[in-house]
Amino acid sequence: MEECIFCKIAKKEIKADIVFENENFISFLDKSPIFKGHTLLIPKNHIETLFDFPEGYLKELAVETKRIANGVKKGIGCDGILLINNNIISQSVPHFHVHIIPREKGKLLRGFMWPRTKYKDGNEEEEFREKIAKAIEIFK
Ligand code: DGP
Repeated sequence: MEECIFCKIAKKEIKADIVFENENFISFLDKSPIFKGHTLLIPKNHIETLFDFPEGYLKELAVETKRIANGVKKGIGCDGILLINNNIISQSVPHFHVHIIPREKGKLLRGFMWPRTKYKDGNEEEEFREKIAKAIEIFK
């Protein structure tokens, strides 16, 4: 069976703009962001949904979600953060992931998880990756 795309990112078999990783979790920019800096946090193990998450692992999930949210907020200087986690319905990648999405006052979401934006060609995506990764390191 074809291996899950997020497992391949966790194993560095395919490239992603990684902002943080530790033993159990890895976090990287969403390739199709709602707003620039939209970041995903995943467990390195293949856990499909919240319902499959081992209980003993949930505190770490909350702690790492807060760490990445803090990094996105401080790194790009947005006003707030939207957290979304789709389980089964609207879940296009069957490997558990938390969406950590920067929000700015007055910049409205037009629909649920759309429209998506694009980074400019060149260095823009790397600039966002670097700002968030640095802030995670500074504010850990
Ligand atoms: P969801 O629809 O909640 O399952 O969100 C899956 C997200 O994953 C979606 O916003 C796009 C993102 N995504 C899918 N494939 C890749 C990939 O190969 N690399 C990265 N960086 N993001 C991906």
